Amino acid sequence: MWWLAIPPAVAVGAYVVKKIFEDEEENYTHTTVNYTHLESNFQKLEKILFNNSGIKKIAIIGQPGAGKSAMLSGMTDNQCIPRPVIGQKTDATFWHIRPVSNFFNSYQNFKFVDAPGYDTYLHPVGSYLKYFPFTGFDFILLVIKDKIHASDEEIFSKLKQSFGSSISKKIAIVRSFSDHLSDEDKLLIKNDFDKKFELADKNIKLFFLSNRYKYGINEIKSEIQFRNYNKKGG
Ligand SMILES: Nc1nc2c(ncn2[C@@H]2O[C@H](COP(=O)(O)OP(=O)(O)OP(=O)(O)O)[C@@H](O)[C@H]2O)c(=O)[nH]1
Ligand SMILES: [Mg+2]
Repeated sequence: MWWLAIPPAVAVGAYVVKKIFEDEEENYTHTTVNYTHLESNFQKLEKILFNNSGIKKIAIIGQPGAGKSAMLSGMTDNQCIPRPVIGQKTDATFWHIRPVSNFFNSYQNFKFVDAPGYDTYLHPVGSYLKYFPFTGFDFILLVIKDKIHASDEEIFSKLKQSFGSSISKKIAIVRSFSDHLSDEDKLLIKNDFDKKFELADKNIKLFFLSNRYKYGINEIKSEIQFRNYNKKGG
């Protein structure tokens, strides 16, 4: 009965303090986030991007198999280091397995990030929306293979939200697998892309690309090489 000797005010105070600590502990437990390896890698990449000014940082994003790595290879005359791996299933890459030691493919004064395709079991689009460091890049190429999927639209919404009115200076859209498109096909695709990505309204560039026939690769290369990266918001 030791507590009978403690004045009531002190006992109540001690209880209140104990309760606050317990509540905080409980809150802490509830708010602790367990990041996947993919999400931790995105956060690691973010830190590296923000600590590296003076180099042009370009992200290539899109669904698996959209032709991102093939485009990177074409844009850099297959001279970037390391060389991108083409034709390998995204989930065979290891961003979701362990910490990535090098995120970049370097070429001249560029650092490219050839991101693993989104919207797979191991690379869920939700992780990209929450943690991919979109704003850490000078420019983003969003590569779409054929049809626009819901996840492409979700990513686009995120880009709009991230860049606001500067979006035209920050992103371009690439329609890959444009191997045998007629002018009429291109017009139909352009109209569809315009509806989904507000190309005209937001002044966003669309490139038609065939990695197989190297069609359109020079235009994308020029866009990357000659754009004014110092422009405000650009
Ligand atoms: N015909 C044709 N094939 C292409 C084109 N682009 C890519 N491919 C082929 O499509 C496959 C996938 O290309 P990748 O460049 O590896 O695709 P990716 O977007 O990097 O895929 P992930 O890394 O898995 O996300 C490869 O076999 C390429 O040769 C294209 O424009 N036309
Ligand atoms: Mg790839």
